[in-house]
Amino acid sequence: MCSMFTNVRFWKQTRSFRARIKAISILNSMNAQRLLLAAAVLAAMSVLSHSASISGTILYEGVQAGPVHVLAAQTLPGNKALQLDGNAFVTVSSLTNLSGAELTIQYWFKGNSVQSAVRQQNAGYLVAGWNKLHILSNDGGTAGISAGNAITDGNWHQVVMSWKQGTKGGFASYLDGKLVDQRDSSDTPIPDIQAPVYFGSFNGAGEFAEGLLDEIAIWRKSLTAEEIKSGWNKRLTGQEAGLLGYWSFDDGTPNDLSTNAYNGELGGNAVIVDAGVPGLGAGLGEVELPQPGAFTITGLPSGPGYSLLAFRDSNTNSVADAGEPARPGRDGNDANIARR
Ligand SMILES: [Ca+2]
Ligand SMILES: [Ca+2]
Repeated sequence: MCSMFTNVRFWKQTRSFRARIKAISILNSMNAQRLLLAAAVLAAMSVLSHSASISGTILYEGVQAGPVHVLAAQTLPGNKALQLDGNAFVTVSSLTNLSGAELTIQYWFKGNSVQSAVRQQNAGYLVAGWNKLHILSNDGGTAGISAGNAITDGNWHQVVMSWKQGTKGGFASYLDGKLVDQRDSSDTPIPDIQAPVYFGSFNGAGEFAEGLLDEIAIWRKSLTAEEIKSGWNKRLTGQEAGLLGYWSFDDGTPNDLSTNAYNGELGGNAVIVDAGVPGLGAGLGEVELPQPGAFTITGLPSGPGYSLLAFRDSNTNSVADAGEPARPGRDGNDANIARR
């Protein structure tokens, strides 16, 4: 039985330099008696000329313990992403050699099957996002490291696999800027696999991903934890040092926006669609409360399009996991939130 917050409604009015969000809880009469997590958010967003804050209160009536995380994310218009229906992929025919002592692969994903998110395979292989793992044929094979349990919860997540040869903690995985798995890396470099890179498929033939992929970047270097923590929700320009390729799909194509021009080609039922990604290139803030109660998230860029997420971090790993009470729920359906 999933714990859940009660229904929350948001109203928003914007008046030049002043905006206001109010939210109130509405107890669902059917669930009121066994409600485990109740959110009563009375939030006021005061917008100054450059920054804003959102505050409110989280209430909880359940049995699970642990800190409460509250996240505010802004969704900006105009973003496009790659849509994969289970029989779709992108082929990057010109990018066949990722070999070397360092590699980072990152992307945003929303969906429930992350098979072959970014994959290259021939005699050797590397897959960033395979059965919720990152796997490298030169380092542990299919044992891999975790890509994060929440990766397939139906919400947007930023995913990073970072690898550096023969290094303590050199094989690392991040979800939404936070380290989720790490171990010492092998002393065998990434091989020259001599096969195209695919997004969403094993060589265009199987093990398809299902969901939305966006903001894919491949680096010929190992991004550090600090770089990932500070930059995970920023947009790239394509000009960054060490960048091998960058596919944002925002121009409606699978073209590489880096100087290398490793342009992709849509395959199967792949299409590029409009997709709002909370936090991508936009305002984002988080607070951790030792227990339910009042919160304030400060330092947010002013503007419209903010939504709130709260979860009780029962296992204290700072990420939302299955079974942890959350509001809104994790099926991607936020129909309980009405905005106007
Ligand atoms: Ca995009
Ligand atoms: Ca957790």
